[in-house]
Amino acid sequence: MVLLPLLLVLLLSVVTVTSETKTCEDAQKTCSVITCGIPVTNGTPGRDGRDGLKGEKGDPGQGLRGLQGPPGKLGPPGNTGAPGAPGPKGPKGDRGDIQFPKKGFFNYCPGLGSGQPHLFFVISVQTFSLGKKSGKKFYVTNGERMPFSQVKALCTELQATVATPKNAEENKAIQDVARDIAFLGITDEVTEGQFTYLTGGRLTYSNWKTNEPNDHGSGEDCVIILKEGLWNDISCSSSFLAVCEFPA
Ligand code: MAN
Ligand code: CA
Ligand code: CA
Repeated sequence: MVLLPLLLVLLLSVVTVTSETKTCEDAQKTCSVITCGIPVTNGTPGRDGRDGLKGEKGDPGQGLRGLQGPPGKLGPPGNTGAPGAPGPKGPKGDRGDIQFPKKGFFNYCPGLGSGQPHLFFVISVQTFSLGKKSGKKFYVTNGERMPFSQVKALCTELQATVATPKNAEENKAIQDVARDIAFLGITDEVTEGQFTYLTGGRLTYSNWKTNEPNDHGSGEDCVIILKEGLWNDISCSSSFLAVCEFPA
C-alpha cells in the first residue's frame, strides 16, 4: 500500500522529463540558436553593464522651504504715460486792472505819435468794453503824480471822473489799482468842512483815518486815499497819483 504512491511519483517524473525534451526539440525547429542537452550548473555572473540613460526629473523633496531671499534690483523706468484728461474749467477770475503805460511808452509804437489822444483813445475803448461786461465801475491810472487840478483835467479828457469810492468794495478797488497815494474826487472847496463829490452831493461813504479831516496848516480841501485805504484831507496843490473812474 505504501509503494503505490511512490510508484506514481516516479512515473510522473519520467513523463515530465520526456515532455521537456520534446519541447526543446520543437524549439530547435523555430529558434536560430538553442542549446539542447542535459542541464548544467550556472556560470559566474557577467560584468556590470554600461550606465543607462539619464532618468526623468524626480518629484520635489519634502524638506522645509528656505527663507525668502532679498528683493531684486530696481527695474529700468517705464515709458512716459499718455497725457491725462484735461481738468475741469476753473472759476471765473477777478477782473484785471488796466494801468496806463508809463509816459513815453507810446512813443515807441510805430504808427503812433507821442500825443496823448492816442493813449486816451486806446484806454477809452478798453474800459468801455471791460466796464460794460463786468457791470462795475472801472478805475485806471497812468502812474503819474500831479496836482488835483491836473488830475481833474486828465479824467475829464478821458470822459471819466476822478476816482470816487462809494463803498468799501470800491475803496479797495481804487487802492488796488493805485498801489500808491492817490487823489479822490472829493473836496470841501465849496464850503470848508463840508466834503462833497466832484459830481455833486454830500458823502454817503467815508473812510477817514483817525483825526482826519483836520484842514491842517493853511488849509486842506482835497482828499487822498493812503496805501492802506484810509483817507486824509490834503492841500490840492500837492501832487499825488491820478486815478480816473469810468461808470459801470
Ligand atoms: C500830517 C497830518 C495830516 C496832514 C498832513 C499834511 O500827516 O497832520 O492830517 O494832512 O500832515 O502833510
Ligand atoms: Ca478843508
Ligand atoms: Ca489832513
